[in-house]
Amino acid sequence: MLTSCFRCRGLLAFLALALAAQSSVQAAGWYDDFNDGSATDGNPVTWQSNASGYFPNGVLNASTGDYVLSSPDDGDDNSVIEASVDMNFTDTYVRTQAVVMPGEQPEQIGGTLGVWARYDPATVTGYLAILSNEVGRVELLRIDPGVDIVTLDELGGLDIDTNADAMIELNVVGDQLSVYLWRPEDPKPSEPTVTAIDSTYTSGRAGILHNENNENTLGVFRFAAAQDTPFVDGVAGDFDGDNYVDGADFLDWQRGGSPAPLSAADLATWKANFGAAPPVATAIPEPTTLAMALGLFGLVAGGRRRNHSKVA
Ligand SMILES: [Ca+2]
Ligand SMILES: [Ca+2]
Ligand SMILES: [Ca+2]
Ligand SMILES: [Ca+2]
Repeated sequence: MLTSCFRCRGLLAFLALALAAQSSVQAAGWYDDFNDGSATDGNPVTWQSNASGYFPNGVLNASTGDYVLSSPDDGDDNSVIEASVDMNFTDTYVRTQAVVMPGEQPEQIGGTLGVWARYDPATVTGYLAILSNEVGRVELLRIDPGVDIVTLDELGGLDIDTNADAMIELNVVGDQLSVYLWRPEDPKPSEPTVTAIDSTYTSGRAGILHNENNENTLGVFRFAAAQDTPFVDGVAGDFDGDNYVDGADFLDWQRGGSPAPLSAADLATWKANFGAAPPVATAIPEPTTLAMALGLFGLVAGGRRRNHSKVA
């Protein structure tokens, strides 16, 4: 299952690149579901934890197929662990699905999940959208030099928090900032939860963040994506809402997570759309990824030739 999934990804990445090469305007971006167990292998991107050197060194581990950000038992029960990808965006659409898992002790609960946009590790500046489990609070922050935190907008009392999987999306388009929050089983809301207008920072990285409330809580990121064009939703068979139809959606179907739980119709929809991705060119592969895409394309083509010769 995973092997064929990655072949499809490679083929799609190759086709996306070929299409993008013909276009004068190239969409740029990346998507990482961490399902290959590594976040530092350059496939599809290489994550850098604490590129600024400002935050404490956390433990970042993708071996479970999710990117788990945690702090060692360091005596600081409010540690911030973060990671970003070294690709700069001007207009930025960044999205993650994540949850905070408790530590081993009863009091080790709670914490904040966040996404960065226009983040500059050299100056530790940029925009940050964070969701916490404290009365379901979302904050849209600007981080200024000296890690001076400016609240651009905030809202509490939400019926969504970090105690269950949440979708968090921060869009920074020109000087318009908006944050969308929703549960993965629900559609993306039509209106943002908080918004602001700000033009202090014009470009930078996208990334993710976990701020523990108590020692040893875990920020578990299922996937993260960033691009310079809007996300396109509503891909048929994409039950987990990450815009790709892959093995993770089959697992969702098995768990009853599709619109008509465990139905043959939903399974057929998944099969028919397997390998589908958003219609924009979502990923410009880095050189290593491109090489892999070409290699995988060769594998797929080779497999097809073998199949053909069998038929003949
Ligand atoms: Ca990887
Ligand atoms: Ca800590
Ligand atoms: Ca994952
Ligand atoms: Ca999906």
